[in-house]
Amino acid sequence: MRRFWDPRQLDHAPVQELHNGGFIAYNENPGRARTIAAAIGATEPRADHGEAPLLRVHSPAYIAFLKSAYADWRAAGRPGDAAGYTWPVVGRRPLDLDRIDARLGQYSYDASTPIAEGTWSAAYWSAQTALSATAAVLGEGGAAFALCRPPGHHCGADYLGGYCYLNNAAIAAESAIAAGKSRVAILDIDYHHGNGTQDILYGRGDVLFVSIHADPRTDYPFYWGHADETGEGEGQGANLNLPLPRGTTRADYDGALGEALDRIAAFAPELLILSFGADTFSGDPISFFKLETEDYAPIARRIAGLGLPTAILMEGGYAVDALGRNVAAFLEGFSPRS
Ligand code: OKP
Ligand code: ZN
Repeated sequence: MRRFWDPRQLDHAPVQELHNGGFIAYNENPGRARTIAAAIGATEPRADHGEAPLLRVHSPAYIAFLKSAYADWRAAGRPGDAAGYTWPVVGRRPLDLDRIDARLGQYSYDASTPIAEGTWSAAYWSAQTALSATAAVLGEGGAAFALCRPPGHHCGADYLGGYCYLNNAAIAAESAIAAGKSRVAILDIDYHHGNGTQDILYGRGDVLFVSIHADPRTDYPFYWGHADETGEGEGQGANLNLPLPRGTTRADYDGALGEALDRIAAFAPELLILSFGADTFSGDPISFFKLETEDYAPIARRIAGLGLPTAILMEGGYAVDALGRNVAAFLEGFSPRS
């Protein structure tokens, strides 16, 4: 299996995040990518597909904001990383305000996703890594792994959140559609619902979004990921959420996975994009499923059994000590000895 990665993805290193009312060390840290890179063996550099594929998903104003936010924050005399504190929810109007704090609120939905000095560069190369894996499987079939970091599945067309800045899965899906594919499926098996991916593709019938995740009644991101969200317009029926309770073990997980795979098979996509989070692991510090290291290979084998060209994109996973072996186990299960 080809594996893509760019060391500039390490340059994104926010210091802290707001968590349950206090500040803690940032969970989505560079050590995550280092341990995965060390565990999966040789990687190859990504190609640079430029900004056009990003702009198929994200608004030009949002991209401009991401590029300049950290510099604007410093220019405003602020220390540390840029983070918003006011959101235009009530009485939201499309105002075009200059103040950095106003723009941080406008282009985000949570307070735990700061913009640090290397954020734009890391997010850009993370997306290029996803595009490279997608191009590889479109060209050659089989599976490829993109060591995306920062992750992508929580951010929308014009908002960041949940440690995510560019939606790698949606960018990959749109690149496949632009390359002439007529049906693409995204399977999201991160612990958290992929609200940004869902939001971006909600009205689309040519991209199926299926997600298995912690019930949003108990877990982030709360306001998306419920079972009654099934798509709208042409996308009606092309969104399947399979929320599971905290404490879910492999035995409980398997039923939902079967349902997800049946739906994907019925859709008959030409490409599968897998948003893979290893935060379903029992030892994850911010998540509450009970999957074990030895569960990842059989889960991967079942997904590989679809027989689809598959781009595997890294999303979450915060038990850094176990993360490398969990990801390696998954990839080995998906594509043995390659
Ligand atoms: C990103 B991915 C909890 C703060 C929640 C956001 C979690 C984002 C997870 N108090 N922070 O899906 O792994
Ligand atoms: Zn997650």
